Amino acid sequence: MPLEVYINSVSQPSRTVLCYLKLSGIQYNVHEINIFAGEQRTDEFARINPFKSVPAIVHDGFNVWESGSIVAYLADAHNLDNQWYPKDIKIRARINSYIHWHHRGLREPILAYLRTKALAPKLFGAPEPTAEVEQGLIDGANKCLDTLTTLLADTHYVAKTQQPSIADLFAFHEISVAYNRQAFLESHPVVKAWFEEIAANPIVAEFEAIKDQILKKILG
Ligand SMILES: N[C@@H](CCC(=O)N[C@@H](CS)C(=O)NCC(=O)O)C(=O)O
Repeated sequence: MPLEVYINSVSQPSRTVLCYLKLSGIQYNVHEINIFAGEQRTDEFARINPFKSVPAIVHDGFNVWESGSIVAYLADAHNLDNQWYPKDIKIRARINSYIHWHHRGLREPILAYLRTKALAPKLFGAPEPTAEVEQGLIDGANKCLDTLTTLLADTHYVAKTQQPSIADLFAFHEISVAYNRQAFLESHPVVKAWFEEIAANPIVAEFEAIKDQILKKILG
């Protein structure tokens, strides 16, 4: 069954979906959507994802959007039961709990700092944030990394699983683009050790390298 995958290589949820596909051995055709040129905002793309964002997939003519939903759909459609999103209902519940929290709990504060401090000034000529605004953004990022430290306390993985799961990849990809990432990791040693372990996965590293190359070109 043909699987068309619409992503952008610098998009964090796109990289989570790409990693899941590759780690699970699923064949797919990739379509790079230039979100900086607005390719996601066309009427044609809205028929694939009504929210006009990446990632999205079309599987045998059926379209699915939202990264968490895409992973769940792919696991069911391919009858997969691997460590990344296992069938065990209790492990899945823990992973789903993390993913539901993730979008606002981790992605939003980390992205807010990156957007305000780097993306908006460099790409759209927005003014640099004031020191007070920046401190608020730093506090928000620190708070979510404190929560992550608590989550990691039991098993060393964010969904309290015994092995890394898709939840770790969701979290990893957001932190990998954090503005001033090294400073945040130094002040959160438990997160740093976990981050380095996930980064060492060769498939994660492959997509990271592509993202780093593109971001270097965009942000200098
Ligand atoms: N909650 C969505 C987030 C999707 C999202 O925000 N994608 C970004 C890239 S990381 C995007 O397409 N942005 C372009 C736009 O919103 O115009 C998911 O997890 O799939």
